[in-house]
Amino acid sequence: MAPQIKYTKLFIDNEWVDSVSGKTFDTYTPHTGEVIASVAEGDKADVDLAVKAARRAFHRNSEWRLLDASRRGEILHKFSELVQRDSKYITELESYNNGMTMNMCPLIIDNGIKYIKYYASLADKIQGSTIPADGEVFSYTLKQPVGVCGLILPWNAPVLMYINKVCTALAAGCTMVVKPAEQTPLTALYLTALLAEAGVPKGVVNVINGYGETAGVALTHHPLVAKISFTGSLEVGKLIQQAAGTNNLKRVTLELGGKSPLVIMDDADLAIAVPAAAMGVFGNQGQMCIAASRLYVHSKIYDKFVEAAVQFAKAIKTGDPADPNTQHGPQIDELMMKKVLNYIETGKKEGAKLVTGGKRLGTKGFYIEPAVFSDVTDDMTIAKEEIFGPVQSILKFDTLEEVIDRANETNYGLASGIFTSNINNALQFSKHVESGVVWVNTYLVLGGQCPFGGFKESGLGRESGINCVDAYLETKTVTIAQPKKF
Ligand code: TXE
Repeated sequence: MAPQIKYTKLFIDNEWVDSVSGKTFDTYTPHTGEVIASVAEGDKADVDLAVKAARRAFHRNSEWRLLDASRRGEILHKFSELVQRDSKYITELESYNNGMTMNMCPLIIDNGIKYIKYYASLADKIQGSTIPADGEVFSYTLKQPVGVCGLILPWNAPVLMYINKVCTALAAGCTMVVKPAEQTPLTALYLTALLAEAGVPKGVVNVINGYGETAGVALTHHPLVAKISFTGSLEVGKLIQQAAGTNNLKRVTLELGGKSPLVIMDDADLAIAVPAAAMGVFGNQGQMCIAASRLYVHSKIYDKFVEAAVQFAKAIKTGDPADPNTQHGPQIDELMMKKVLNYIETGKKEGAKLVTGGKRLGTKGFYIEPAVFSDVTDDMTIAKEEIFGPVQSILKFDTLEEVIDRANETNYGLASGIFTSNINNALQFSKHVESGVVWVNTYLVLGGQCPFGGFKESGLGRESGINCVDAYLETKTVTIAQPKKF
């Protein structure tokens, strides 16, 4: 049974409100492509109201600014309990609006709860330092929240992205306006209701549903917004960085795309490597910035590996994401489905060999069979551009030296991996590959404790990890005359 949809409005000053224009937009389930709700559509005027509410909540005498840091942590801990309480519903809603399979979604939500607890525990560990400055002075630093943050979310993992940005900003003491992706507003709205229930004061977290070109642009240009944190495409990431310098100088964190190389050495344990490589690119229907979308396999084991990869892909159970046995669901929408199918056509035209899958399944919903391409070369479009779909491209290499150079021949640098039983290969690769995350003999393992972000055009800054709050803080140096220094 479809989950009941409880919240569809904008959230400003802890109130659910219609948009100023009264406009709404539809949100769909990718399983059938049918409308599941109409959601209030925010625009420039709504963003302005939300930013001003967040600004009031950031005033030095506001309830939020006067809270003890440990109390911020308690509110976040309470939030983690509420997400746990409602995890079944949140999981179903996420799957319904996003198409994530019920096979995978509960694991993601459970992991999300761990992230919240981790960020909660950081709230009262934000510390400055005392400094042995020269002269008859005493200097110390204060770490202070940067101000109103604009948090712009993607659609591929809506709950996890919301948690990552909102909870880090809350731990730091910021206030914020969240703009969920237009495809997936529903879980962001529900989580926001839980934050209010957990005790977040009014104006601290505001949510404006809407489109990138309207609500998103208004947020990134608003002079009262001090920081933008964005996850999405490289193209929009670049626009955001430009916008950040337009009306003021916003701090910016960007988590963008990837074209992540995964290397399989000839000494790898294939019983582990084949499934890990497959799930590394087919997981979440390939809609992952860390997807292992360039799979480099050693020439000595290439044919054997391709055969095993094909068997694995063929056995993946595709269908309704609500069925817990389904391993592979639909793409997010028709646009993305067509984009991925186009890449598959381009792969064939450019000479790669489609060894299995790659066709649209059915006529309802946005399903694509997991596709495996062999004989892929570095110059092909499918080896260069982020596809964001279930397409495994298998390339051949002969030496580690060669494959490190080829792995780094990209403007992206988010994730990478190597399967090998030789520690020197692992160390050599990990040191020289240009990516923010490297996995050895595993793939897709993420946790709140580990910094996450990209080299090169995959982004700016890091999320998660012990220093994640720094991205939401300013450092202030205070120097006091101390005539008789001791
Ligand atoms: O992303 P967009 P789209 C990649 C992936 C995918 C491609 C396009 O390759 O195929 O991006 O996806 C908001 N100012 N990733 O079109 O447009 C938008 O409303 C401010 C990688 O969905 O970048 C949404 O909330 N905001 C990825 C968010 O930006 C703007 C996750 C992302 O949308 C805006 C998703 C603007 N001018 C896609 N334009 C990852 N890194 O995980 C759009 N938005």
